[in-house]
Amino acid sequence: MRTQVGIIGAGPAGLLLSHLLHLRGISSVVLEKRSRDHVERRVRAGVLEHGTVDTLVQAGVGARLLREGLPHHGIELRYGAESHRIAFDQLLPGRSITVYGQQEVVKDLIAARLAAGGDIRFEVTDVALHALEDRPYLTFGGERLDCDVIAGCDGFHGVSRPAVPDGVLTTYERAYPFAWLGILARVPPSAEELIYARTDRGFALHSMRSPEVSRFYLQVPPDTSADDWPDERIWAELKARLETVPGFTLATGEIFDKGVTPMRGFVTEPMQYGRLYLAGDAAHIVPPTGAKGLNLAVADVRVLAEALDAFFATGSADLLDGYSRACLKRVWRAQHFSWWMTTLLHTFDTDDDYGRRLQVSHLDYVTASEAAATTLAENYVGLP
Ligand code: FAS
Ligand code: PHB
Repeated sequence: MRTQVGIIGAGPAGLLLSHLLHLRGISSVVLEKRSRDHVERRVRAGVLEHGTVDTLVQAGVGARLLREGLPHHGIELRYGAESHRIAFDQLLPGRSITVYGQQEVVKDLIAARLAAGGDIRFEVTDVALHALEDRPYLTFGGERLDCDVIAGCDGFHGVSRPAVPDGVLTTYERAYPFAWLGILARVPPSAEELIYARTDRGFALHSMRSPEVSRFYLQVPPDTSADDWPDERIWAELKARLETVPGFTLATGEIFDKGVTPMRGFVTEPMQYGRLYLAGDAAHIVPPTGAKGLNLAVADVRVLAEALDAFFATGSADLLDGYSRACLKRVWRAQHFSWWMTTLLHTFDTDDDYGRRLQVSHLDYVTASEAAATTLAENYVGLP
């Protein structure tokens, strides 16, 4: 088989890239190791930056997102016995976020690709990359796919990054001393907007997926298993961390999804080698506190699709050669913002009283100063 771009991974990065290439008349084949059902049901991110929504709508895959997505114009920071709104609509008129589950984005992209006759191979086995320096090809399940370019969109645990010869890539990593326990519950959100709560017991996040479904996260020890957390314990801890201000009561209900996400920062430089280009989690990971992971994947793919368009249209590899440089500035900005939000809101060494006072002072400043709040807002809704 032959195609112009061999794409490994049918997550947001791989699917959006395949769609953007299709819009430009560039052929691709997507190879995905999991089933379609698994990929479409996998619960992950939930917040789309302004720019991500624009990209999906302009690419013609944003109709359901505009219908069902929840536009949000602010978030709450909750600490001590206070809750403070960071008002995007006042600080950055016209810029907002949209709450829409990553699995919904994936469903919309798969539907669009298949409706356009796109070639997505689910449940493929043993994907391997070959001849990255000149005439690359992929093998999988006894088959061979010759391509001009390979896009590694196979996430943090994929095979693309490891296919690059030793000594070529430099990786930067930061592990955090905690993880997030995430749940989905069939219960209406207890507030209109997201609540990021800092408490001495640990961080908690109140989010949502729809008027009927809430999404929560709890900071837990790094080696936590979801089995350690029966529903009663989850609700008790969420109440302890969120019901800290007068008049707020957390609605509880049936928990139907539970999972633990490790917290790490990770960047690979460069994000390319020969004819292989890495995009999304295959190249970088951020702690989810800043809601950047999915949005960074979309940003990488925007750059890569433009570069591939120029390459196939004119033969010029200039944009492809500059792909990493064009992406890494935004990647590191998102790394820093995610680190900043994580250190601002999570409980580290419990007997570090000095550190705790620094955190509260920092929160006091961010919630009192328009300049500081604007810094948070412009990074959160997404920089141009
Ligand atoms: P993905 O990991 O989504 O997709 C990679 C795809 O490649 C997968 O479908 C995988 O099955 C496939 N693949 C892997 N190896 C393969 C192989 N050898 N052959 C073929 N296919 C292969 N971000 C947020 O902003 N907020 C959150 O709350 C949040 N929560 C998260 C929770 C979890 C458990 C995880 C793992 C991530 C979370 N993220 C969150 C980050 C997440 O949203 C990613 O940033 C986003 O999925 C990135 O998309 P992709 O780069 O497409 O990678
Ligand atoms: C989510 O709703 O999944 C979500 C929201 C905000 C974050 C992380 C995850 O920072």
